[in-house]
Amino acid sequence: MFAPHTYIERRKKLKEKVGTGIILLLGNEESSINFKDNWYHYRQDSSFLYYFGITHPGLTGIINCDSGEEIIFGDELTIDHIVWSGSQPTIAQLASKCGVNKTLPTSKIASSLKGLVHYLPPYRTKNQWKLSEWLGSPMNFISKGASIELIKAIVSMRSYKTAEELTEIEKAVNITADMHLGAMRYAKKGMLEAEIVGKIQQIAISGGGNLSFPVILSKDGQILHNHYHGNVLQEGDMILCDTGAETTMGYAGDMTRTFPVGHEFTQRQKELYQIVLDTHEAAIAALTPGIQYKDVHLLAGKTLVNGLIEVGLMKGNAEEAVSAGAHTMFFQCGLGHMMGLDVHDMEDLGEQYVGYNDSLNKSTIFGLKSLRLGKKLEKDFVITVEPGIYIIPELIDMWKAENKHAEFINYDLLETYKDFGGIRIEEDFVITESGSRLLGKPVAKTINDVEQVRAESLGLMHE
Ligand SMILES: [Mn+2]
Repeated sequence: MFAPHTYIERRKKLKEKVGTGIILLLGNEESSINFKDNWYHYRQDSSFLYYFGITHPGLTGIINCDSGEEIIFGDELTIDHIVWSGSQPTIAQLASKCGVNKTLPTSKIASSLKGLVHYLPPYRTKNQWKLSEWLGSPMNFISKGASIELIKAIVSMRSYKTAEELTEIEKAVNITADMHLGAMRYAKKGMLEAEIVGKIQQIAISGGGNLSFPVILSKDGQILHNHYHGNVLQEGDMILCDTGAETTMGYAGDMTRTFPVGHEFTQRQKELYQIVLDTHEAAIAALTPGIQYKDVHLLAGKTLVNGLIEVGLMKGNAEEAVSAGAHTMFFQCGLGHMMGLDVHDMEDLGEQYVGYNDSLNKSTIFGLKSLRLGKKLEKDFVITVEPGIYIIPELIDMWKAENKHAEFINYDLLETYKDFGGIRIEEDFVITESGSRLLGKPVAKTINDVEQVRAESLGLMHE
């Protein structure tokens, strides 16, 4: 946890921004898996963490913009809890750590919510149910009643990372880097993908925190969020690994590397890997305050198409291909997203409010609709840059049958790539006054460096 004044200052600023009414921030509770006392990995709500910093389950905070009063609601543990879980600080002791000096039992919440109440859209049914009870509104009205003023105020604060936050994020990214190097050194042919996932999780937990999201690791890297880990790795396969750590305070890292199961990429893999790497570097070079991230995404698309034209998978003019959307045969998702207390920062508040604004709406067309961040970059934003090439056989079949973008896509050659898989390279950056800075220590990324790590781990000399 940061020092109390960080949280006091954040709440003061939030009160000023929202202006009037009561701000209600719900913490999370334990959540059962298959019977009541067998719980999922517990995670506190990120906005609650941002304004109160307390990771304990079962707490609720209110901030009264008019009277200035701040209260944390929660129930003290009984001896029955203590027998099983050990003693815990009192609610008042927890509250004092973030500079709140009034606490009340949970039963007092409903009567404390008089007049205008600002709350965030709940992403857990339990919190939706609580809001419904406390506010006397039907369940199906709760999401619609979320406060746009509160969402906008929180986005306008959490988007700009302070020095102490950057230190935490960098800690998370450094553990993330270790997870990637660990995976890259550990993988061998004949292994189950799950064995590498286990190695990654071990490094994340040894770092003191946990994963910032379930590990994406597969030889079928074309499946964007692949959580199936049952394949046996063969020579000639590539492994796409997208994983990140979060610190005990909840700050996230998020990186992707793609590497060969053998000690070298095949010729085809090398060619497409280099295109993704060139695209990654072109996007990074464009990062600067004031540029629309949507334009960086489109620039990445153009770089990607130019590379694909060179290997013969695409044809025509790159600019026209991207305007037409032909590049989404290979790059179906967005270039990146905000990162902070959530790996997709503040996504629960709504992508339109986080990645876009009143003058830029999120697109609904294939490809761009998956771009989570489109608006102008600003100093102190933390973002990911993660271009990729994904060869999706079902998409090839569908578009080919429609003759879609046939002026830009060489379907005859593409047919021979159907078992190729996918490549993604992802790193995390903070936007600075004049450009950007890579967060965390560098991890092998060029073809040579990746092959070097693989060759060393397989006990081979590398020329
Ligand atoms: Mn990411």
